[in-house]
Formats: sequence, C-alpha cells, structure tokens
Amino acid sequence: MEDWELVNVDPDRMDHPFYLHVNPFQVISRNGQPEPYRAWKDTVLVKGAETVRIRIPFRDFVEKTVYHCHILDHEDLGMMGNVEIEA
Ligand SMILES: [Cu+2]
Repeated sequence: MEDWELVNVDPDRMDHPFYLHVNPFQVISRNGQPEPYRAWKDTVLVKGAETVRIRIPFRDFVEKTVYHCHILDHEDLGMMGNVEIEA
C-alpha cells in the first residue's frame, strides 16, 4: 500500500488527468481537504496548482507498468513514468 502525492506544478496552471495503469486507487484528499467519498479510480484530474493525495493498494501485479497524463499530446511529449512493482 502506498500513498502518492500528485502535485501539479504546471506554470500555466493547466489541468492534467493523471492515469495509472492496472492498479486502481482512491483519492484521499485534495489540497489537504479530505475527499468527501471514496471510489476506485484509474484516473484523477489534478487541477492547476492542486495537490491530490491518492492511496494505491498494489495487490497482485508484479511487473513494470506506467503512469501518464491522459491528454494524448502531453503523453506523447513525455509526461509519463514507469512503476516497478516488486513482490
Ligand atoms: Cu497533461
């Protein structure tokens, strides 16, 4: 189980939809305010200058996977990273 803090530092304050492959997560808080309800998600919109905390239970997928912005242009320009999940 991990908590990740997604911080949108885009100088143009553009919103970016964060997408994590394979591993559903829940949004815990936005800018320190608790999320009013919990739901399983694969994508969360991180608004300009916003900090979103998510909780990810890595359950049964031991491999490399990716996370990326779900706007195709951003993804193609490299707004993407790898995650290596170990047992
Ligand atoms: Cu983006």
